[in-house]
Amino acid sequence: MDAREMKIKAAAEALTHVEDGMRLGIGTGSTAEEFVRLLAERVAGGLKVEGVPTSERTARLCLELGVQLRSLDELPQLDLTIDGADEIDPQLRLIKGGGGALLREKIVAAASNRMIVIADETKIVDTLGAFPLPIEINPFGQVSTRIAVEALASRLGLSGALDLRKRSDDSLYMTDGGHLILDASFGRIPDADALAEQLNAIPGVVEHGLFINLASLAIIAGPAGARVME
Ligand code: ABF
Repeated sequence: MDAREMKIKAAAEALTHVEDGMRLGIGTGSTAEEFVRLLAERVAGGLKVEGVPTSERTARLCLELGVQLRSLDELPQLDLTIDGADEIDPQLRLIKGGGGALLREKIVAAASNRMIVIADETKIVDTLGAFPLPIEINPFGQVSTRIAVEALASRLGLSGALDLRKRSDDSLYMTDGGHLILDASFGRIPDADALAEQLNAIPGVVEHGLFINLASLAIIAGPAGARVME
């Protein structure tokens, strides 16, 4: 099974949790997009769901494929969110935001009764942090915010570069919400809970990619098929 087939396998398993009439949070990224494609086939076959997309990119794909969308304000409480991840640890804590959609992804996941993560087995780690942690920051006071993040990292014994995310043309990457992203290459985050809590206390930090106590289940696809972590 190649990488795309594994993503499709995980997405197909997740689809078995979707029921008629559900209000669905719909994730971002290549794995979530495989889910949207499979969901669209079921919708074409008569399944009725309403989706809240976690990014403009996902919204465009849903509209193109005929998946009915609502805003989160129209559907403020969701039954289920299905989304990808960049890293997953054994306690189902996640790093997300490599795709830049972490703020909407977290708001949508928090508004959902359940969140199912879909991924291939390369995303499983013992300790979070090999994937750079995305930290979404307000452009106002970005230098002060960076200094505050560096000071926090140092207090927690973390070190590594904080890179302001850029686009391929070297311009600054802006999120759907008009914010910047600092990618923090800590390497290893021994106390993800403490880091998550203390990042939230820095005023210029809009959100960060540590998703803790949000995922209910992960469907992990490998060459031999899909398995469930919960
Ligand atoms: C979103 O897409 C993000 O939170 C995560 O960064 C990324 C995973 O993408 P992919 O499925 O393409 O690996 O879920």
